[in-house]
Amino acid sequence: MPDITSLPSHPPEADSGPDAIPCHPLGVKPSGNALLAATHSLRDAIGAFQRLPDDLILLSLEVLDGASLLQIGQTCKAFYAFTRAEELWKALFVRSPRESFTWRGTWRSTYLNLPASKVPMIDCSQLFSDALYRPFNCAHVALEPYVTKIPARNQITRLPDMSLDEFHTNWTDRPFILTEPVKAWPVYKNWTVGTLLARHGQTQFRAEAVDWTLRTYGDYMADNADESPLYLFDRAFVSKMGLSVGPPKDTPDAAYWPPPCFAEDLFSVLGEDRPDRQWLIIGPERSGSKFHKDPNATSAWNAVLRGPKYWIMFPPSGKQPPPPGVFVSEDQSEVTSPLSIAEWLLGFHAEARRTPGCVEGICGEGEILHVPSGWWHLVVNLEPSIAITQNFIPRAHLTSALDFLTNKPDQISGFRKDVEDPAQRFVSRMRESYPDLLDQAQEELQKKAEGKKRKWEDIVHGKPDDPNEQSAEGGFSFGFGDDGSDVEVP
Ligand SMILES: O=C(O)CCC(=O)C(=O)O
Ligand SMILES: [Fe+2]
Repeated sequence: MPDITSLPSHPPEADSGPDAIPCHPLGVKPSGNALLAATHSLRDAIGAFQRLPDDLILLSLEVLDGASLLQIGQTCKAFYAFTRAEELWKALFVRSPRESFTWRGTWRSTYLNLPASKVPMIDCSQLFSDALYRPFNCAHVALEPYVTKIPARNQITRLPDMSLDEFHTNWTDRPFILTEPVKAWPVYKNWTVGTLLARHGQTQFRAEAVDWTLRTYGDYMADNADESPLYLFDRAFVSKMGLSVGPPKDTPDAAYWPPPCFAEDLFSVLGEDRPDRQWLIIGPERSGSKFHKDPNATSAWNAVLRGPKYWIMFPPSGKQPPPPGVFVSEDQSEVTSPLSIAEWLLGFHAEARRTPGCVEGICGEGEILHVPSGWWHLVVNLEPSIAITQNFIPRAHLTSALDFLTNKPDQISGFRKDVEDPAQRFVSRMRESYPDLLDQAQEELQKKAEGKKRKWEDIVHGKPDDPNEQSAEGGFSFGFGDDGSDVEVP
C-alpha cells in the first residue's frame, strides 16, 4: 500500500488538465481534506463503528450478503458510501456465478441487475476516506507519466527479427522485442475486439475466476471503472476458436506460428502431458499482470495483436532483492506486492526505474517480446488489448527448469491432475529424446549443488581466511546464494 501522502489532499474537482482525476461519483474525498473542512463529517453518524478505521469497516462488510449490504447502506450516508465499494459486490458476484446476466457498468449494478438510471447519486462530499477514495484514484491515475521518458539505459532492445542460432548464442537471458515476425500472422491482420465478437461472441472464455461469453466480456471492457480490471486469460483458446497453429509450410491455414527463434521447446518431449503453454490475453486499458515470474522456470514470448503493452522487468533475484515493492517468501512460493498495478506505479515505479537491472519498454501492435526464464515482469495495457503468449524451455534454460521441477515440487503448476510426478516424467522423456542435453544439464545442477554444499560447510566449520564469513569480532555472518542461482542445498 503506498504512503497515504501519495493521495492528493486537495479537492479533486480543483484538478484540471488532461491527467486530472475526475470527481468521485459520490463526492468522497481523501482524508487529508477533513483538516480544512468547515463542517461535520458524515462519519459522525456511524455510532460505535467510529472506533474502527475505514479499512476495518470495509473488511467487516465483506461477511455480509447483498440484502444485508443494502440494508446497512440505508442507515446513513456514510454507510451508503461504504456499501458502494465495488470490491464487496465483485466478491459476491464471483461467489455466485449466474447462467445469464447483463453487465451494467459496475459490479454492484450487475449483481443487483440495476440499470444505470436506477442508481442514486447521493452526495457524500462530507466523507473523507482514503480507503474509499484510493481505489477510485487508482482507477483513474494517468498511465502516461509512468510509461514515457524511459531512460536509455533501461530500454528493452528492439530488433527486426532473429534466427534460432542468434537467440541461443546471445539472447536467452535477455529481454528483447522483435518488430517483424508477428506482422505476417493472419491473427494480426484480422483480429480486433469487433471481429472476435462477431465470430466468437457466444464462446465462453476464462477471465480470472469467471467464465464469461466474449460478448459479456466485451461489454465489461467497454464500460467499467475497476481499479484492477478483470483480465481474460484463456489457455484453451486454440481449440475453442478452432485455430490451426504451426509454421505455414506445414500448416497452410495457420492462424499464427511461433517465430523461428522461439521454435525450440524442450517441454514438447512430454507431448499431451506437457503443462499449459499458451494463452489468449484480452483486457481493457489499465488491465495487466502484476509482478511475477513465469511458471516452472519457463521462458515466454508475448505477441501483441492490438493495443500496446508497457513492460517493466528485473533479472532473476539470485544476487539482488526482488523488484521494489515486491516481497517474496524464502522459498519464493509466495509473492506479495501492492494490491493493484496502479498502486505499484504510484508507490514504487520511480524507485524501480532507478534500480540496477531494471529494463522497460513498450511492445506495440504487431510486435513480440521475449521474457527470459526467471525474470520478474509487470505489464500494463495502455489501450484495449489482444495478445497471445506462449511459454517454452530453450536448451539454455534446461538446467533451471530441471532445478525448479526437482527442487520445488510444491510450486510446479499447469500440469493435468492425472500427470503423476511431472519432474520424473520430464527427465525420462528427455533421456529418450535428448540424452546429451540432459547429461549436461544434470552435471551442471550437480556442480551447483556441490558448490552450495561446500559453501555451507565452510560457513559451519569456519574459514578463518575469508573475511566475509568471519567478522573482526569473531562473529558469524551469512554469505549465501551469491552465485545467482536458486539451487537448493540437497
Ligand atoms: O500480457 C500480459 O499481461 C503479460 C502476460 C505475461 O505475464 C506473460 O506473457 O508472461
Ligand atoms: Fe508472465
